[in-house]
Amino acid sequence: MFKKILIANRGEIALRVIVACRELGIKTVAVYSEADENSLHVKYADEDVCIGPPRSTDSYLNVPAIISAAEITGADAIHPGYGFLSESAYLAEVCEACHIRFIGPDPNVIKLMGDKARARRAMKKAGVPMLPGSDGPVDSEEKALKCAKDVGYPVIIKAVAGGGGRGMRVVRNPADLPNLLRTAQREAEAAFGVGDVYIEKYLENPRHIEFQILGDHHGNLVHLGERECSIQRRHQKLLEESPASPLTDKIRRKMGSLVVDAAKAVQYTNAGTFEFLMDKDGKFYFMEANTRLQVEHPVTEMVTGIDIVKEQIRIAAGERLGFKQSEVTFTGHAIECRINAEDPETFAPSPGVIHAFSVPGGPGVRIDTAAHSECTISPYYDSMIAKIIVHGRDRQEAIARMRRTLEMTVIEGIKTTVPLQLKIISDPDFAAGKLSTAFMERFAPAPKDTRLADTA
Ligand code: MV4
Repeated sequence: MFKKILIANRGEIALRVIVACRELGIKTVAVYSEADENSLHVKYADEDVCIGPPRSTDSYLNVPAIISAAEITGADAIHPGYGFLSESAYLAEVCEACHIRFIGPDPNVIKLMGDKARARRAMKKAGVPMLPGSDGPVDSEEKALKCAKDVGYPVIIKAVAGGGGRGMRVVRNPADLPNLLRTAQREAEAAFGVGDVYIEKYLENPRHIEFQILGDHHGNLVHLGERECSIQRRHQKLLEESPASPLTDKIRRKMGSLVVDAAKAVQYTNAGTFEFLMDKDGKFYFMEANTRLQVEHPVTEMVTGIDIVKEQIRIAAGERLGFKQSEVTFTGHAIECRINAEDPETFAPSPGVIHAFSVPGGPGVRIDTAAHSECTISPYYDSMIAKIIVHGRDRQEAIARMRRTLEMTVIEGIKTTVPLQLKIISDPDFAAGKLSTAFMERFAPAPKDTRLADTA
């Protein structure tokens, strides 16, 4: 087992990894930017190294600085958390070259899944259901028009290097295609440095359902069920839950074993998420795979009792998964609300100093946060300041728990999304499980979504 792990991240997820390391008896190294000197992840780590100025590109994205910090402190592994370098095949390769273990999948698997057109091909070959679309990138107007005609309108143009909605365009008729193709390519080039795009049939108001997997280096691979993440705004998830209310045990087993087989086919190891769109008839279509620990992993931990971060560390150290698929059980219902330092109306960031911070616990409540009273929420990073996760015997109990927890939460000094989360959790359609990716349009009508607005 590792003796010392460096955590190449900040905030609540850095703390989450420290928690797992402590329980495993592993020493920790925090890295931090000049803006994070007084952060909790620095306080709770056994050692800490400043890796640069506040801007992410100068610190949390600075591979040489992070590798140097690992070498100076003698860390034998790096956990990248989520965001930042978590899906960087480059970091994974440099780690390998420096004999530092990267806690995540093999760089080749990161590269495969990072190229959405290649991932689509590989998953199709492995028998995963897929929306019709182009076989690989489309590099000309003629090919794009031909493909869209074959698939049938509406279609969606997506960046090969994409994810998160950037470089996406919905095309409803052929006359609009040439312009939208060019704008999508330009946007992809600007955002990712790769202008390649591919085409897929566009599904109206789908649900977003994703499967969590864990695979070791001995050929054992299991799924931990699904999460529903349909409550989003501008491709930012707001609330996630497990199980997804429309899924029966039978569908979970079928989709789960499909995902396990597909992941085995690409020799997937460590933790991963396979994202699907689900249509009104309950049909699933592969969207993309994420090769990192995800923000919403706690809802899966709550219903399975499996500590995903500890499993990631054990797997990276070469240990075998300690359980079989038949030993993975799903109990009750879990919901996560992301609390962001944002104006709940406009979603504009609201950095500043928190003057009161109190979130009640109680049965079935988990708070993952690095925030506290008198801490400063920096404008340099993501605005998520806490995750409230609840577990109940059923969805109804989980909703009641989340509602009372949100009602009793006190955060002063900055604006937060607590009032918005209260509206969602109190909504009759939410209670009835009537979810789709269009759910938030009723709450906070997005005046201008630069990625999808001109396509609506
Ligand atoms: C889609 C889609 C409909 N049809 N693909 C948005 C983020 C990116 N990862 C993929 N996205 C979508 N892809 C097809 N073929 C609708 C979306 C989408 C969406 C997906 C999940 C959650 C929220 C969303 C909001 C708008 C669009």
